[in-house]
Amino acid sequence: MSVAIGDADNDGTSEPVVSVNYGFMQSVNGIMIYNLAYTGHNFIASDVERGVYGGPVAVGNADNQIGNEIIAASASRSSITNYTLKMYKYSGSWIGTNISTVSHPILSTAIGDADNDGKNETALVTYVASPVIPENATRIYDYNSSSGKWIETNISVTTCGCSVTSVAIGDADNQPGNELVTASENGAIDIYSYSGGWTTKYHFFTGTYGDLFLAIGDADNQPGNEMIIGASGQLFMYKYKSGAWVKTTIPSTATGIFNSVAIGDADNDSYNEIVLGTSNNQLKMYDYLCSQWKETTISGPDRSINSVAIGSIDSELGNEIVIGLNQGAPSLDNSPRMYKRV
Ligand SMILES: [Ca+2]
Ligand SMILES: [Ca+2]
Ligand SMILES: [Ca+2]
Ligand SMILES: [Ca+2]
Repeated sequence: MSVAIGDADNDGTSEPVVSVNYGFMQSVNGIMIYNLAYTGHNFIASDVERGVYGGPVAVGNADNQIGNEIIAASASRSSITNYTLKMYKYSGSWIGTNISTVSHPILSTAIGDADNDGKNETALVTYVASPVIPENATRIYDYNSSSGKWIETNISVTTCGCSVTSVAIGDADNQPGNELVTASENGAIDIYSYSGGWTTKYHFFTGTYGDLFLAIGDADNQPGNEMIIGASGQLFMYKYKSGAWVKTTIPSTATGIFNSVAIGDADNDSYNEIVLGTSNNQLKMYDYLCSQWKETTISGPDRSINSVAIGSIDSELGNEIVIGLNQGAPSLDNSPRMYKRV
């Protein structure tokens, strides 16, 4: 289950948007993408699109027209060799339009002004079977409002036979402008910037293999942004200082695959934290205090955590943490879980 928070339906409050994948063996409902709205003390699930296998979701102004949209990757139940990236716009009902169809599962998506033209783009990264012929794994889409078409640009070709597992857009290096950052299974971090064309600004290896999960933001409440990377049993931070990337390991007692990382003010003390979800059912928070990282255990749900988001989703002040869980049997409560510091 993938989770994003934003005002997806443009009603003035933010909601969690969730994509659900019950798996191929389940006949019940296949996959759904939900929009949950907070009314009173209940979250009401409503369908954005039912009957598809849901992948990563994002919320933002994807097309640079009025209002926000949902971007979601999915596969159809009839043809699981076609993976689509769609935009869903709400106007009384959800209208989905196709952005792109690719031949491999989409592992991560992000919305942001990657090329610094004042308008947003949507990026995706895909699974690559190994071994493989070199293929485009990182792509970006720009909506052209006059033609009504999405312009696709291929940013990177993988030659390692490994997947690019995570993508983020933001000011990673605290130098002018945003960058597009990807993390790959072979431990590579690639940072791309646009100046008339896409070029690799930085390329380095974390020294860790496997799925990497990436977030950009002010994680330590010291000047500037950082990149936070979750891996197998490891959490680390990269900060660009004096022309070099400095790696810091954030001490963690968590185990398993660090499936998701988010940066934000999770506990509403006006400072940011890192929130981590793991494959071993752990939800932890990391706070940089007095030059040390402090770990707090928030919860231990009954299943693997697949996705974490921080934002304000109820009518009360302050942020909440929303997590998406690995799907259990349809008889289990598969709804996302919300945590609020009280
Ligand atoms: Ca742009
Ligand atoms: Ca920058
Ligand atoms: Ca910082
Ligand atoms: Ca905080």
